[in-house]
Amino acid sequence: MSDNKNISGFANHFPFPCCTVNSEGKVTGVNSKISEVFLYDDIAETDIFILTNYRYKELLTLDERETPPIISRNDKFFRIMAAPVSDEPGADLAVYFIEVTLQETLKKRYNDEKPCIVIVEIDNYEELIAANGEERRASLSAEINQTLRQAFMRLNASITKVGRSTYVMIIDQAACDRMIENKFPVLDEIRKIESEADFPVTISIGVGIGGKNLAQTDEYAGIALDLARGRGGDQAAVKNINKVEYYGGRAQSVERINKGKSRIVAHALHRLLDEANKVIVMGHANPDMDSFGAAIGISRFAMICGKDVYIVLNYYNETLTEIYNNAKEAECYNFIGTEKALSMIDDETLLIVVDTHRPGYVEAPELLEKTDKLAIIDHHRKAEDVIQTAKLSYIESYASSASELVSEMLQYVGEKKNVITKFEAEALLAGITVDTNSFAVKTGVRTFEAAAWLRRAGADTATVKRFFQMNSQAFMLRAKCVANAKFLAGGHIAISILEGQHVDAQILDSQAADELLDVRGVKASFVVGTTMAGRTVISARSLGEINVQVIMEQLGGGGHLTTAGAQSNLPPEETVKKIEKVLLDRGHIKPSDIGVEETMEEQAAADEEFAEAGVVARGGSAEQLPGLASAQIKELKEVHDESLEELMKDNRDDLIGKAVAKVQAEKAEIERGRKK
Ligand SMILES: [Mn+2]
Repeated sequence: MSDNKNISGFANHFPFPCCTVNSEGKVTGVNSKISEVFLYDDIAETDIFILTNYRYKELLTLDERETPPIISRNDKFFRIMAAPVSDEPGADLAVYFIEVTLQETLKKRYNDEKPCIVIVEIDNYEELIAANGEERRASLSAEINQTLRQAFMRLNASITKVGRSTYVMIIDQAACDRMIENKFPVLDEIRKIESEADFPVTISIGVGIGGKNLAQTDEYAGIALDLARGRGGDQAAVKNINKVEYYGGRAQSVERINKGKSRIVAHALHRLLDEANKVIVMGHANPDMDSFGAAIGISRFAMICGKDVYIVLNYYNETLTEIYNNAKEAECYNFIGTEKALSMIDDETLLIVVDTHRPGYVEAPELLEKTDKLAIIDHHRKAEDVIQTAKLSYIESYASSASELVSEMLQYVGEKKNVITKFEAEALLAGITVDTNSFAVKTGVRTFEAAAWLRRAGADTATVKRFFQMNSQAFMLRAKCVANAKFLAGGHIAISILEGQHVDAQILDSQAADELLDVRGVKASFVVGTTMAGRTVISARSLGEINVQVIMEQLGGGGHLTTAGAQSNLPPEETVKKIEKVLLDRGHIKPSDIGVEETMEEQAAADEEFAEAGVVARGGSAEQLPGLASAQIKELKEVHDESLEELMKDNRDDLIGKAVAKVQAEKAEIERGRKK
């Protein structure tokens, strides 16, 4: 302290640390208590910004800040206050450090110890148990129970098992934050449990945090669980007052064994129809084959119940031309515009929404407010903005398509054998075909059963194929888009841009994305196009390993694990960059894939991660071998050792010399990987 210029006068004897700072931000004087804040002997002449992270100018306006300026030094917390020593412009500032350690510690402790409620539900418990033999059943539920308990005991949770497949846990905020930060490792632990079922063991987790009281926190947890389940399970949803966030979600939704629900829904819809004076059906705006087919199917359902039905359709794109003309020729469907629908709807009208459940997505959102007789039939994972007023809502994310659900329901209505016409069967089959990418994705046993029923009802697959024919110009554009695709992450991810603007950009995008999945090795594809209105539209497709829903959600869109989309105002090239950024953040691609240099830190972190997994270090000739078991590493090392000795024996020429050097380098690499 000897060299410190002490503040003159009474300030030197203030009972709290204090210093003066000139307009250049340099410390000009300190009082004797300053060593409580700063350990260094001499802070005179030091820049106040370096000491506190606040500049002279910022110190002048500290009062205007929303949160008080608090710094942590010396294991203590200080609130900074500042005031000029005189009224002259550019006068020195006196900076005071008021200790608030106790207050801050209590605040942190209060926050850390706030209770959070976590509800865990085993997905498809009935199906899971039924799929396992007598012997495995008991041990399986015990194993799940133990895994769950251990995972949550590590977080010091209070654990209560409710019913056969549900757990309610209470944990404190700090533990909850840790779990969120680690992205719910319990999801993976559970998925590792082996069972005899042909689907993985998974759980859904709903987390409620920060409610006004425990009741509200509990309510948040319930909502979060519903969302996690509704999105297909195998994931966690975290809800606080402001938002819901999702983690995980890798497994495909599991199909329910029985069609009981379709039967129940068919009966419920029948009852609603009986009460209605007429029926209006609508799908999503810019309808696709599934939306159209489901609307046609549900119209038949209403007709069987003896009702007048109208289908709202303002615009249809190129791809629906053929199927629409066929529908027109049949002369039994009433297509009307929004205006007409508005003029005829009243509170006795039943409004049926198919292939979407989000109010903003329907063909005519205005209609939603006109009646409270409302039914929804959809297969998309539940979004937060569900149409709230529905009397009947059949949202099943396991189903391939709305057309599949409608096909099932049609089997439970009416007496006659042939309840639907050939064209209706074809329209529904076309809907299933488009949403399953010709029975390649999201296709369950029930999808084939629905298709078989439709075939029996007269659906001609050649006619369905004809519905999908397109004009040559669009075909060429799509082919070009596919040809221009670039492949990232060793060919696992394909990205392409559809050239120019096109009326059916969205459709062409999705078709091109579907086609890119035909390329060997491709796990996910993204195609970006531009509509006539100049809007950028993205289609994302996946074979299931990569969750494109969460990727599209990051871009403000949504969809399914395997089929998702988004829109944006950015130009296509920028949009591609944004997609790449999300892929990078989620670890699907490496910086080098998109020509971004990895920082030293990131590389070190990545290396550490690999080493932790018991894997050879990166770089050099050693390949990245994620998931390599330590036994395998040992074996690899032994092979190397042997070949090294052998090579040493007859080290005759340069060629062998080089080979030896290579093997040695590899060996060293392995050693290094093991030591880490
Ligand atoms: Mn659909």
